Amino acid sequence: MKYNRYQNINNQLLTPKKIVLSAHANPDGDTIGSCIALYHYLTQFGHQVIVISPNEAPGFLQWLQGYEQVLIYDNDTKKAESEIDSADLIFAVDYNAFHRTGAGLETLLDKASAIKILIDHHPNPDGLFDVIISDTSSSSTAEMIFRFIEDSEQLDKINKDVAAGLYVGLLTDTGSFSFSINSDKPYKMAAFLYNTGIDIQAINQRIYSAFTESRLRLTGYAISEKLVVNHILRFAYISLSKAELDRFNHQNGDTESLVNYALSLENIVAAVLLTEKEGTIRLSFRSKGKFAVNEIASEYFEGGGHRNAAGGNSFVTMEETIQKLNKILSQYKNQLAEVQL
Ligand SMILES: [Mn+2]
Repeated sequence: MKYNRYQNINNQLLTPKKIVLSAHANPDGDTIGSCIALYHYLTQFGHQVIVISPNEAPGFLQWLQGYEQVLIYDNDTKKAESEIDSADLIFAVDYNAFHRTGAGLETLLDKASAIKILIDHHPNPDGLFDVIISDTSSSSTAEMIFRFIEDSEQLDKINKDVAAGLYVGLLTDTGSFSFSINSDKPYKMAAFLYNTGIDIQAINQRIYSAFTESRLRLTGYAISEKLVVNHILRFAYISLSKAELDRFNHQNGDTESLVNYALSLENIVAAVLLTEKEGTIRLSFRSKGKFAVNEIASEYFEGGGHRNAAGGNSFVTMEETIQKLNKILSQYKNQLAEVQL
């Protein structure tokens, strides 16, 4: 097993292969954009490629060229099973372990006989993969795929369809180039993608100016009525019950950027969004500076992620989860106070 060696991917691609590219559950711009970019790249070499996503991507991603061919596991489990069973190669794109794809898909991916390749920027990749390309310093998986193509000396294969997928991944995982940037690479990559002729302005509008009315009203309600701010602890959270989400006809992705509003408060270091889904409370953590929310997510909420953006789950009630969260954050009082903004 080798780390950070893109050549290990190319070694698997010397002859035409049957390839499954798999996205994580509740897909975001990076996992879908990266899968679609890889799809349009790999098909140029005669590989037979299919993208499998556990469930539908939010509407603001569905315009991507190639999304119509993505196999949604929830809609067609039989086809997903046969594609995975017959694959030569399976890529895990933008996630670090098969359980991130949800229970049904996880089982299929686990037992598949294909060579398994991970390309991801989340910490702690599962050791079961045959090839692991893991880079936690990378802004996005899209950036890693760009590096892979660049290292393979195939930049001329980045047509507009590849470029659009990579740009969407880069744009959404960096919050429009405002975080997770550790080098000049994301900007150089963006410049390269721009020069392929993709319509940057149109893509930005499709991603950020495509709220449904109910999503915008849910956003307003959450900020106006449900935001709780602890100025002393420098911590803020928003909680939304299933009934509240139902009231605003909640769709996948509708709460996507909500936690960032809580974090956008001056002097606030950590923010959490809590949403209730089928008896589980999903927690989405964000932080500023050196305060590491992935530690809290993994230690107390069976989750993980990046230092400044992480997720987890709680299996008690919303009320109990909020109590637990407040208690944990009080224990981090000093670390929260120390962060310089
Ligand atoms: Mn990502």
